[in-house]
Amino acid sequence: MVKIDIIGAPTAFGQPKLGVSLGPDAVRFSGLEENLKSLGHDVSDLGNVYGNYKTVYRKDNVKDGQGLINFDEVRDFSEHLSQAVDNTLKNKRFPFVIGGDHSLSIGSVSAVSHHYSNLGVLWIDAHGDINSSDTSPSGNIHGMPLGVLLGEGNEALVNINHKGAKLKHENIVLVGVRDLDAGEKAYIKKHGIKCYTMSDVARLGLDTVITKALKHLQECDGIHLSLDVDSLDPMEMPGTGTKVDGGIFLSDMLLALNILSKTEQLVSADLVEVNPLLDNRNKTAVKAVTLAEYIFGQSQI
Ligand code: B3U
Ligand code: MN
Ligand code: MN
Repeated sequence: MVKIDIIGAPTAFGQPKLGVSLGPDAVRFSGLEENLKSLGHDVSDLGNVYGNYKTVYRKDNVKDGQGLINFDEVRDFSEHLSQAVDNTLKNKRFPFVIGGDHSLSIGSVSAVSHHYSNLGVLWIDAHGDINSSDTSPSGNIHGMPLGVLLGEGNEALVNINHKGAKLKHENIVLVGVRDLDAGEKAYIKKHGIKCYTMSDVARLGLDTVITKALKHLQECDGIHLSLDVDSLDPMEMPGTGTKVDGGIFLSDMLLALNILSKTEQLVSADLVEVNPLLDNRNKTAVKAVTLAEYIFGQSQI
């Protein structure tokens, strides 16, 4: 039995498409709390986190001097989310953060890293999200959370929750990647970051990839899962902002999550980038609930 706090993180400030701020409610309406309860967990939905701004999205998406879009809003939201995640961990509960765009992981992982000094991160995503204010081609902060957590780029973002880098390069594993920018490729190579691309997944199978990833993180005192729904194939998950063909199929993902759910090291998770306005009859949110069930131990028999 896991003591789970569901934390809605409806931020859309990290990218330009409207609708991702509705993700947490679409996932709730698809039965998240009830289904996790029926697996025997102690589940509490803490509702949504909001920052100091009146909205969780901007239609104009303004760049600051460093080229960062909606920087003040992302920084403010990240601080608020990190406080919520910190409280959950202080109460010895599992923070399960539902997004919202992937910039939310700046807040969530910053808080988790305060409790686990050798934190590992399993980042399942079509993208690397390892840009910084120096390398990003778009200025969208949802393409930068891993860069920020590694201490790169804008200092105010790096210092969210507590000062300095939150993760070690050797404690990160990327899985499902198939759309990297040139700067991201160079950074991954330079720092020897473990990265299983979609070609690796095709060659080895996702179950083997996850087993290898867990082996790589075996010395970590905790593992955070950051699961971007765009890691799945767009035929499975149409309701997300930056679709990339050639992704993971749901059946393979469920098997991988089943393996992951058996590790005692898993201490926190994010499920991000569900955008109901781009979806087909809420299919993506419904499948996101299935993903959540498997993270917390659901199996097919
Ligand atoms: N790497 C690109 C595109 C991107 C990153 N994350 C998503 N899209 N979802 C960027 O803007 O940094
Ligand atoms: Mn992402
Ligand atoms: Mn992505």
